[in-house]
Amino acid sequence: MKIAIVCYPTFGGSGVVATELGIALAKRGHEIHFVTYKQPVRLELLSNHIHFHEVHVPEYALFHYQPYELALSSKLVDTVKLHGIELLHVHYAIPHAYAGYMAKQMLREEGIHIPMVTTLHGTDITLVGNHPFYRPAVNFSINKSDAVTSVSESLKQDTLEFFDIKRKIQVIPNFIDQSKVNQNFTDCQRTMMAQEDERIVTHISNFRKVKRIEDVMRVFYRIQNEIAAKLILVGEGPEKERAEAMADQMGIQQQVVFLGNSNEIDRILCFSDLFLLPSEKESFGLAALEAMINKTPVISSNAGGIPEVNLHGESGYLSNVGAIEDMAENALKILREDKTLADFKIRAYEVATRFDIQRVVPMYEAVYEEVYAAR
Ligand code: GMT
Repeated sequence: MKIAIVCYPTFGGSGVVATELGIALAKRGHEIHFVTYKQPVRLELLSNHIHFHEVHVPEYALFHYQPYELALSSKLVDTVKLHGIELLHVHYAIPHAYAGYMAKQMLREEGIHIPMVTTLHGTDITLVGNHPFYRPAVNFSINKSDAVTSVSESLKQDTLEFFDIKRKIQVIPNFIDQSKVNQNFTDCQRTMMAQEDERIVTHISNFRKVKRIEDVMRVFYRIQNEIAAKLILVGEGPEKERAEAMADQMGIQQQVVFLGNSNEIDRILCFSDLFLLPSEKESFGLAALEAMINKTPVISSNAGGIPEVNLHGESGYLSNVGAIEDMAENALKILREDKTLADFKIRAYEVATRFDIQRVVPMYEAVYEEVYAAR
């Protein structure tokens, strides 16, 4: 099929999932057109099966806010007409589902009937979408989608609770490309990061409040009180400075490495011994899955969809949000003995393989076929 994918092109999980999905679909013979304001970060290669169309929003002094939705829906209309697109797949409800619906209606006026699939990713429902400022528009555009998918059962339940949904919501979990992780490189450079006797603890996120970076720092502080350890923090965001200040106050600057945003997280996860994800909310926790496929067990909160990914006692441990002592104790349980750590590493990997892309992409294809046939 010829599919237009709308997503955020940044390091966030929803953009990563949309990009990896597009790449996988292209490999399976579909023609994929990414429509967004910047080339997605994980989209390195364009080909005759993968195209990128930039949404440009001209600045005009009269506008206090530049109308991105308008530019996006116009771009979608043009792209559909020019390339004979057969289906829109929008990732993240705000404002993509709304803009997608507008494009669909404009095309309908010209006799072009194009179905729209909306994938809900998390904060579009749990944090932002149900704010009274957005709620009616989000509710409307979800109900006007031809199919709605959610990345976890937990997010599906939240959506049904917060909104008045008339559509069936199908859970299609996020996924991982196992073959890519195994093939990419063989030189895992652990020695560049830590001494041989040190355990490496990692956290990757956008450093927003919802990630509870302070908990990351506190859990690590307790870990390094007991065993030799390094903390590697990957990502950029508003809470990063706070983490830097805490490392200073705790006197552990030498053990904390800030790496900023990275396109090569496999290179970091390959030598990690433990991944921390103490989030307040998380619809899925793609970063945890990426850690697990790299044989890194996970200490996480039990918020949202995380328990659907990180299995307690198997791929790591779960604790209540904010239960720092419990998280630290569980972390030490995994890290103290080489044998225990090795067992958890194998099990984390095994759990992650259940989310292999080869199992998940056909679920999206089935949705596409269904809505296309019903258009
Ligand atoms: O976690 C974020 O703040 C980024 C956000 C996004 O939209 O990119 O991530 C959400 O979507 C990811 C991919 O489906 C999920 O793995 C994350 O759990 C989810 N984040 C939250 O629900 C907070």
